[in-house]
Amino acid sequence: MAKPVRIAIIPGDGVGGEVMSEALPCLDWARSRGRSMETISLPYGASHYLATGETLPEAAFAQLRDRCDAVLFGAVGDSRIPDGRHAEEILLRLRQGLELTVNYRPCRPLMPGHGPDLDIEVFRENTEGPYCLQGSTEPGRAVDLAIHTEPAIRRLLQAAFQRAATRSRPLTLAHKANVLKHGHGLWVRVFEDLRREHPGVAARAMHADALLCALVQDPTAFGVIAADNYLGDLISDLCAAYLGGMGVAPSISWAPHRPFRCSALAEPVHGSAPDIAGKELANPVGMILSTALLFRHLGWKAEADALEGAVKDALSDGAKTPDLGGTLTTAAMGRAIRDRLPS
Ligand code: GGG
Repeated sequence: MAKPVRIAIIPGDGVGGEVMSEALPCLDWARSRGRSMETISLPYGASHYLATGETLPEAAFAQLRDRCDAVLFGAVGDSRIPDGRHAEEILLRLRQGLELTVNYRPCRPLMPGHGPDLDIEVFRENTEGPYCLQGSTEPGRAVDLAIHTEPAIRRLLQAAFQRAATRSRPLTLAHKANVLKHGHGLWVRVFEDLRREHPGVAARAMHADALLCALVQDPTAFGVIAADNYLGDLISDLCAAYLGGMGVAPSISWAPHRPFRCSALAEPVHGSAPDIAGKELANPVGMILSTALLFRHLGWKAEADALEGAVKDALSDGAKTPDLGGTLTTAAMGRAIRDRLPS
């Protein structure tokens, strides 16, 4: 019998727990169809940090890295910890410590007639750039360092080129090498290298400001977009706005070079949304679609297709949370989706 896939579950803060509660029954449903899986629930987040002083302890991280195959993550961020220390030490630690270079954020309409007919896949580098948390603050002067390394850039761009080639989609690199001459200069050089190796891909590098302008004017002109950590974060949030906002946007990150057993982390694009936390107002679609991305990553294609289909069917039938103009609670939306899953 195949070894069960082991998935670490970290709901995190704010709406993270509420949307995770709607994803967990989707794991049970995959199990009921014969998918062999173990889950391990981990308590890390703001409340655990305030109660114990622990963010993500080294031993727990090492266990997760070496004994789990993937992480299903909710969201982090809590106003009781204004410097966001726990969020950095949990989420950025997972992304960087597991070397999850590729963050994949697909943006496609979830129901007919819902926004422009776009088909964009953002490949965001997930471990470097200005999100390396190095810098300094003195009176009247602050420095944020941005680190870009060729191995990470190459891994991210290789994944983007492969995807563009497989789907015959155009590929655009977003950069600002005209001002960020060192870091983004390296991005453009690696991109040009890979462009020569992939003559069949319609690939171009664009200044990010011009790209954003073109993306607003005609999002259907884009296919795969590759970017560093910072630009990828901004561009994918703009794309999410075309589909109904952050509540419906999924993501998965992976380590193409598989340095550890745990090589993927699926999480909604949204954060902990403290303004609506505890009110059952959060949209679980981003979380559930991230679960579908995890199924696809594990090779469970039938389950991934069925879960994505159930989300589309529920939305097309009018099941919506308040962010999309509906009245359903988080739990009712989760149920509406699960009711449309095949047995
Ligand atoms: N699932 C993505 C996530 O949790 N991001 C962290 C974040 O943006 N935190 C800030 C916040 O939620 O306000």
